Amino acid sequence: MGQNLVYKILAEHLVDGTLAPGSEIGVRIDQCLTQDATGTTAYLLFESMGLKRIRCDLAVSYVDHNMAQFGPENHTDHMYLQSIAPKVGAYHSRPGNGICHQVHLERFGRPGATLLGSDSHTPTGGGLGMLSIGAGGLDVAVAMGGGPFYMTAPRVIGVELKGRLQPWVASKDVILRLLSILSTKGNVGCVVEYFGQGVSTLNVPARSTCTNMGAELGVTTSIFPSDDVTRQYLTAQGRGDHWKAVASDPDAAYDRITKKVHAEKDGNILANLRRFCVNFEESAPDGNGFVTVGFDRIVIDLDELEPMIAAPGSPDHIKTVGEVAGLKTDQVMIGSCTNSSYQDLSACAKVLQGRRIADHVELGINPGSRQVLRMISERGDLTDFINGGARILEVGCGPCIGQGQSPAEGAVSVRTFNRNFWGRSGTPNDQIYLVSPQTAIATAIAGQIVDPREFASAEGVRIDDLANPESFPVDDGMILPPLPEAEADKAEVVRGSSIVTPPAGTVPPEDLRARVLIKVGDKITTDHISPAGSFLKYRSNVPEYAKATFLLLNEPGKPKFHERALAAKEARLEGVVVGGDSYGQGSSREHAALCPMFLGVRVVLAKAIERIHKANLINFGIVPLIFESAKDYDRIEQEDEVGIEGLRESIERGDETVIMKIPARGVEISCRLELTGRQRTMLLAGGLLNATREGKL
Ligand code: MIC
Ligand code: SF4
Repeated sequence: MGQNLVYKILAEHLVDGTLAPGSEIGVRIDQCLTQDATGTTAYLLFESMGLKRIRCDLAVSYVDHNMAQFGPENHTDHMYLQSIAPKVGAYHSRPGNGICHQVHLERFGRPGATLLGSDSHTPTGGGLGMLSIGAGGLDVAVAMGGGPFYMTAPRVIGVELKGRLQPWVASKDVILRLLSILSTKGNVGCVVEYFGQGVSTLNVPARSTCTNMGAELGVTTSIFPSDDVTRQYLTAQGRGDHWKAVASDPDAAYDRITKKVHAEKDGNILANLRRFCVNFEESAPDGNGFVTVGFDRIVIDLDELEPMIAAPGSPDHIKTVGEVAGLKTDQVMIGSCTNSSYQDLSACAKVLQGRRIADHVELGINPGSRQVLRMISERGDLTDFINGGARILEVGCGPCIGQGQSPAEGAVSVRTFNRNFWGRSGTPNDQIYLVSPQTAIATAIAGQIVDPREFASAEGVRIDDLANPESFPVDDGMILPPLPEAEADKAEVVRGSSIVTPPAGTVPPEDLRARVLIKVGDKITTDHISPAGSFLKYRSNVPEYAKATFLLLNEPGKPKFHERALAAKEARLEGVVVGGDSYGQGSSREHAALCPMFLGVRVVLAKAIERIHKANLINFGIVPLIFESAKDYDRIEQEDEVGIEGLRESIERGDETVIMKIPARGVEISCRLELTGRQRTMLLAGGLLNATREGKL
């Protein structure tokens, strides 16, 4: 049986462990990327580890998130990054040059290589055939220093694409369809590999839209093969010499995937699993209503795909656009690392040509890179946007991360982005729908959600001219190269007063004595734990940023999370966070571990914890625990005082369970300690930073 592409790349990069699904492996990282919202911490940690020069092939520091610059903090961070990155041997992409993932695709990504980025959408690079993984800043700092990245050898989900997309249906609809099958839950430890005849019909930006938003599935990454389409893209970027063909063997095997879904609550998901999976099997529901499903691969027929939409609250609230058509829309935002390529924007401009957006709609255009902005400017698309009534926003993440354009309360906002977690836009209870660029622009003109196919036939619109550019304008003038070592020694690091060295973790207590500081439900994202938007400017100042922890979940008139945490500290109690399913999904921000750690949280006990967040918790000395029985979730409450006898010894001894006691009510809860040996070493040292400094790993 042949090898799939994921395992081929992993085999070439394996430095530790055995390559078998589920086992821990150490992988050599060729390229690293950071962005400013996570990068300042990553570089501060790189410095804290005493590292002087990067040792991977290439590292790039991007500035794209914190661009609003209200107050001096953001500019202070930018100046720090611009001084430290070239000094340690990294490239530095200056503000205005573009969103890290878009620019990395254009200028640096290489088929067959490994990329580790301190941003959860790093898998965008999978569109080039690169194994691209998102991680916390500390893991990226270690990889920049030449250390391997430790991960679980994945199960590979094969997704076969057949046919060709029909006009007005886009690759965004492919990933939205996949979210309707796999959902955001239960895919931890998997990688998606696309294959099949339909792959060659998608250009590189279209493939990258799928791998980018694959992050929302909760998989480690997603990847396409590198073929002639990839060669054409890299050649057009003046990087034909970076191309190489990478693909799975013709008789490659994908893993048989099994997962649990709730027969009633996840009824739509179950129906789609039945419809799109090959060799599908399902068990009878267990006592809690869950069925176990199994399948060999997923098949998506591009010919039959319709425009799809994610309804508010979660990227897996999927419907067809037809199902919500007619909903009055107040705002449309086009951009983000999912859909801000030249091909995406020019398709929208061509639809807008000679038309104007509806009077009650505001339309924002957020180009993904300076290259894209230059192309839409040189080729006339920008004029179409301006004439059509669009607001041209700065190149960068912008509204995707709540940096402006927050919609009015109750307003319907239709966006081409990848996330619509409640409140992420900066508006509590926002109504954010996620769609393709084609659906977005048709909606902006129609003033209501509309299936772009119907819009096109009613308006007589055609998009004929969407061939891939033969060449992209290349100008790397806004990317500062690494300083040669001789000059680097003398280069000064600019460190403004708002930059505070991140705190390190502490060793776990012999016996835990703690208070439950908060109990939250399912699908709590890192945006709920450490909000972005206007708080992004505190990323390099943990004591200040920590005050916003769980901000969206604070109840009016009651003490805030950080106040409750301080009260527990005063009572000499550590903190416990109790979570439901998929706790910590979403972004890679390690602040969602760093800030709780700073506030005294020692344990997160949940029904399931997402991959990057779990790694971040351990990196900062917080013990992740999983309810042995999900029913026990109902037996523990906020404010409960809890204890675990011999916690440290259990971690040391390799115990797989510990008992959490709630003495006041005589309750005992069995909790799983799902840790590898390396993770135990880290926890015992008080986190990765201490373990590295003390040479324990
Ligand atoms: C996001 O999309 O949530 C972010 C902002 O890009 C994050 C990184 C961060 O929080 O800085 C991500 O996806 O990792
Ligand atoms: Fe930026 Fe949004 Fe992409 Fe995150 S998802 S990197 S905030 S554009």
